[in-house]
Order: sequence, then C-alpha cells, then structure tokens
Amino acid sequence: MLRAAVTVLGVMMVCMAQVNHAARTNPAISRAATIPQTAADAQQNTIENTLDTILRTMRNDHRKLESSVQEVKQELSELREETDLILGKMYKPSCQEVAEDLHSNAPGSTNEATVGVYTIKPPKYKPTLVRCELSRGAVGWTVILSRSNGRERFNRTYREYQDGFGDPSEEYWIGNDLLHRLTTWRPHQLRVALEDFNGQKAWAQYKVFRVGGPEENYKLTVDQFEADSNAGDGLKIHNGMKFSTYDKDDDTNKDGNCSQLLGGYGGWWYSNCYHVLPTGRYRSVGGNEYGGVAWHPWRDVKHSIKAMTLLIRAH
Ligand SMILES: [Ca+2]
Repeated sequence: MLRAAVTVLGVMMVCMAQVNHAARTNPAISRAATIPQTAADAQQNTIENTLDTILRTMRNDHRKLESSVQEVKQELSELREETDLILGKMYKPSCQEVAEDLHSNAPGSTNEATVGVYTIKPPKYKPTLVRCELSRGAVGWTVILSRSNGRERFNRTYREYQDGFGDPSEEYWIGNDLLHRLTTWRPHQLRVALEDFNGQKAWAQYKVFRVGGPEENYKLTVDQFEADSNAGDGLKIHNGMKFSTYDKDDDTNKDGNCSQLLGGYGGWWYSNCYHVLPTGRYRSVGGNEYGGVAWHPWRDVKHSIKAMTLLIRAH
C-alpha cells in the first residue's frame, strides 16, 4: 500500500516537472495550464470578436460614405458651373456689356444717355437687378447707390447692406457682396453725381474704387481723385475704412458707433465720423444738422443735399 502510494507520488512529481518544463518553454501552455479558460472568458472573447467585426464594417461603410459625399460634391460643383454658364449667356455681366450690346444692335439710338433697370450677372454671382446709365459711345455705368427723394429706408442692418436693398429705379443700395464681386473681378472707377435743392449740380471722379470681401469687413479703397472734379475730394477720409452699420461698429470713433451717434442709422465706410454720407437721414430741405445726405467739401458737412448717385464702371 505504501509502495503504491510512493509510486503514484513519484509519477505525479515527474508529471509536474514535465508540465513546469513545458510551461517555461511555451507561454501558451503556461497560460492554459496555470489560468484555465472559464465560460466568462470565452464569452468575452466572442463579444470582442463581434465588436471587432462591427468596427471593421463601420470603418468600411464610413469610407464608402465619404467617397459618395465627394462624388455628390463634385456633381454639385459641375452643376453650379453649368448653371453659371447658362445664366451667363442669358444676362450681361455688367452695365458696360449692356451698353455695348444696345450699341451694336442699334448704333444710332445711343446718342443720348439713357437710364434703365437691367438684370446683370457677374461671374460666380447671382443675377441681380441694377440701374444702368448708358451713355454715348457704348459706355455703361452701374449705379451702386441712389438718393433722390427719401422714400427708401437706409437704417438697415449689416446683413441688409451686404445683400442690397431698395428699388433700383428710385433709391437703393446695390449690396456689399456684389460691390466686392464687381470691383475685384475687374478694376473699377467711381463717379459721383450731386444735386442741391437750388438746382446746382457737381460731380467727382476717382480712378480707383475697390471693395474688399466680408473677411476684411468690405474695406474701401478709393484713390486717384481726378483733380478737375468740381465737388472736391470728399472720400479721402473714408479711404481704407471698413463698412459699419448701427449693428456693427468698425469705425475709428473710439467713443461709440458713428451710425448710431449721427442718428440716421445708415451704413457707410465711417471713419471718425464722415465728410461724405450718402446713406444719411434724408431731409427735404438742406438744413443744418449732422447725419444728413452729405458731401463735404462741396457743401457743409451739416448740409443735406437733394440727390446723390454713385456709379462705377470697369476701366
Ligand atoms: Ca466706434
């Protein structure tokens, strides 16, 4: 009995020695031998494998989705270009081309300057109604602002000045986005026509007129004043200014917002605050108050004039 027990013990010791040796040389056996896999471990492995499969499928689907989005973007961009081309064939890009078109179709009829409202469509911009002044020799100017009777409201938000507002055949603002588009597409000049309540008229012209994009707050560049302009260089202090409205103050007045301080709430390239103010409060008589429709030095900065038109044309 004792001998049998000693033999069994001896066999067990030999077996354990073999297992230990195998475990030292093979880590897999070591884990299997020392930490036996339970049902919970097996379940965890299954869950991990399933999650792994789901993750791989999701990544795959995501890649496919990204590729589809890219394709849709490409198609949209092509569609936009096609629409742009079609609309570009329907409408002239500016009043200059409107004038050239009228002149070539009826050369004898443009001996006198005419004014009309036309739809123009500069490249990569929506078709927009504007007022054109079409002069002799196929010359077309685009009216960008008009004041003449005080019927339109000019106390508008930054957003409204971006889009433009009013009636092109009467009083209106063409819109800062379109101004930016037109004046950066081709170099432009600016002409200003003024009229006072006593019937006197004056004009001013600048060879350079450019409006920056929204990222630079529609910064104004107006330069090369033409010396024979009889209204005087009123825009000098506005050159380089950003566009401000009553709800956006980018003027150089440290104490407040010029658009609000002047009481008219019109948008403009205010400095501190103005010599010229086409969007001021309309007064049916000249008056002697700040904030009216003004062009200094032609008239006092407090004198509101009867009519002002700003026009632009590519060189
Ligand atoms: Ca300010």
